Amino acid sequence: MNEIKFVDEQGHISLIPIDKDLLEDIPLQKKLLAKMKLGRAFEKKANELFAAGFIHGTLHLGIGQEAASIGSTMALHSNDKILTTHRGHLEAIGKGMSIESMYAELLGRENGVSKGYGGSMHMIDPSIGVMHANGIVAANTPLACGIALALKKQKKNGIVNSYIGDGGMNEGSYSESLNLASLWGLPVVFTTINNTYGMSTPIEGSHANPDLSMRGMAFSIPTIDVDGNQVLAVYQAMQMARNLASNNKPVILILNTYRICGHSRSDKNCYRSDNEIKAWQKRCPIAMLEKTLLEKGIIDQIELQNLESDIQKQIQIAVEAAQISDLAKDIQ
Ligand SMILES: Cc1ncc(C[n+]2csc(CCOP(=O)(O)OP(=O)(O)O)c2C)c(N)n1
Ligand SMILES: [Mg+2]
Repeated sequence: MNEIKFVDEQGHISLIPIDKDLLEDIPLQKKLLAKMKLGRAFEKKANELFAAGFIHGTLHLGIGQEAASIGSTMALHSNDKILTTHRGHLEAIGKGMSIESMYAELLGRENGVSKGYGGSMHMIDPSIGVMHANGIVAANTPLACGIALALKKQKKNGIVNSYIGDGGMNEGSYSESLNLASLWGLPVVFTTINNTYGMSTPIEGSHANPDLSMRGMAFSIPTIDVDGNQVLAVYQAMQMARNLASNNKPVILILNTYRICGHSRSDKNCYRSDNEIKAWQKRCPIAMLEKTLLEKGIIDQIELQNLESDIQKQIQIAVEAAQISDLAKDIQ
């Protein structure tokens, strides 16, 4: 789907095309490509470190979801706030977190973003607006309302963007948060990264109505629904959502994508077929953007190779810096 679906509070649907200005914005598209590639490389290296036993706790990767996470965070303004989930590395990177301090966090180092005590699920840096990251599914949404209420009361600029997964939308606190946000007119975007599974449960097995774009109506909240593998569509969808939220109109943003990797460290993929995974691999958001840029002659293979080696260098420097940092005090 190359259009953005907008569902208003009464359920009226309109389809909005991607802006010509965005399609012609070459620097933006290159920036999005570079950030998505950085995110992919960050997570692949994290997975290697985890497999080699260097990372405590667990690790939830977003491989396949880069367009949703990076496109949505990069459309935000610097004074906007985000709250992420157990699968939050990519959003943190998109909002500008340093990968050095993220690796330090994964490796339990004193200079990690949560001083080495939080690990993968606690990539937090309020100085860049990453206010919170939470392993408790849906616990973000009431906190997002609290932060949004504070912004509104203090008449501060900026909005709050709260991430959740499709599975998390069925937690009671999500519905309670939608109700309060609508009632109080809070500057908040409720972004769902819909990867169609909550652990091994497909969306049809957990949602009475799997059309997630219909949920907001019950709370008089509009919904923007978009192909979460098309990074420009995601970017524009977040710009639209942000505009509404900054006028104190809460909004739901549904980014439809797929988790190509397993749920976390132990996932044998028994609940989905190889064909399903392969079909989504063909829709890899990074490969799709690369193909478009190559076809349009915006980039060439040499530029791509240079970008790749620059990213690998950044990863190597960041990991090495984290590895020689001091361990958090009582981690041995
Ligand atoms: C309140 C709560 N219930 C259950 C869990 C265990 N759990 C961790 S991730 C997860 C699935 C969440 O699915 P979704 O919201 O779709 O996010 P995704 O993992 O697909 O990114 C569950 C049930 C939890 N962490 N918190
Ligand atoms: Mg999910």
